[in-house]
Amino acid sequence: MSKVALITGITGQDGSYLAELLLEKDYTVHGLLRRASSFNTGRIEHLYQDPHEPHPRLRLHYADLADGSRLVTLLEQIQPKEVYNLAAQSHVRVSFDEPEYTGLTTGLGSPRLLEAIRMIGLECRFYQASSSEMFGATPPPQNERTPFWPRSPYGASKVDSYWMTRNYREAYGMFAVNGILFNHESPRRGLTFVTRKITRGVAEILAGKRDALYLGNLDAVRDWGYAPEYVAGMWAMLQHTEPDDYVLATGTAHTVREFLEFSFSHVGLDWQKYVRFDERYLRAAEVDSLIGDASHAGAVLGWVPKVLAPELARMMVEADCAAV
Ligand code: NDP
Ligand code: GDR
Repeated sequence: MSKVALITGITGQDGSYLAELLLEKDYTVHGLLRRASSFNTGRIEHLYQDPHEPHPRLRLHYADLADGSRLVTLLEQIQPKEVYNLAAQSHVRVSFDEPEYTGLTTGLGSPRLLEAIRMIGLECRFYQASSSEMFGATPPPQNERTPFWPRSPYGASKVDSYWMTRNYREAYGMFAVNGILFNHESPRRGLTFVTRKITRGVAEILAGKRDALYLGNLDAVRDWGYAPEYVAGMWAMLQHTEPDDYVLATGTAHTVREFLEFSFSHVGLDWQKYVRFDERYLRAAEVDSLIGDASHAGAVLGWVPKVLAPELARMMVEADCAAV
């Protein structure tokens, strides 16, 4: 009998890599799919299995984190042993425009799931996609003991989910863990996050499809890692004997300006000739510097990241050049 997992956010960057990993490990993987007027399954198309086949190991179900009763029904029907809660309105800048919706999904999605698990008495392990954005204005290096100081509705909502997850662990003895992940990227990263916006911009400039790239704050410092390595860390957290919270990060730091340099120079272009400032990409409050200390995950889970920002930029530029 293969293990059964449920992934919320399976159509996102991390969800698609995690689904791949779990299928390789012989799991049956269930994922939540949001109903949309156009297809939103591009990142998992290569994993798709016809539901008419005898025993498909990837199954998708229409649901939304805002719909608690649907979550109860699905959990009861699927009976997963592992639940990965990756779904969220995950864009920090957008969360300033849509604070209430961000709270409803990014903030309240996890208590809805946790309460559904408790209500039906499901024995399962639960992963919450917590974020380095919770540290916000607290200076680096940040680890599991660093106080939170969120600087956006997104960050504040993730703090809510973090504490809910810990509370269900402490109050009800649930195997519920927070992975506090620093920025992680890949060729599947959403096109409006800064790394992918840059690498897609490089490819389009090189192909003569555009002549400028508009960005906001270039001074922000981020600790960028490679998404497939981070989803392997999520899985490792749920395999450990004890539930705990873990930071995943590379411990290396670069500015957005440096990421521009890595990306443009890879194809022999000077970024300063193409990048323009647009204040619409500034945030009402910025997170200046996030640099993680993942020594706890290293010591307990043996998790060590290999891909660092310069290589990540090259990999993403090459993928975007091939796609464009
Ligand atoms: P993405 O934005 O790529 O994916 C988000 C996923 O959530 C998509 O599948 C999206 O569906 C789904 N979703 C959004 N709203 C809802 C909803 N109301 N109901 C059901 N599903 C919904 O994010 P990532 O893959 O990059 O990140 C995964 C998780 O990890 C997120 O929670 C994010 O906040 C968190 N995180 C990410 C980090 C990173 O650097 N990538 C770092 C730290 C935390 P659809 O495809 O239909 O839009
Ligand atoms: P972040 O990622 O906010 O760290 O959240 P993002 O790539 O959006 O921004 C990183 C930094 O780049 C600056 N920036 C711009 N950002 C965007 N998106 N677009 C621009 O044009 C631009 N110009 C400069 C930003 O101001 C910021 O400082 C990501 C998300 O994946 C979250 O879900 C996750 O929790 C955190 O990473 C860890």
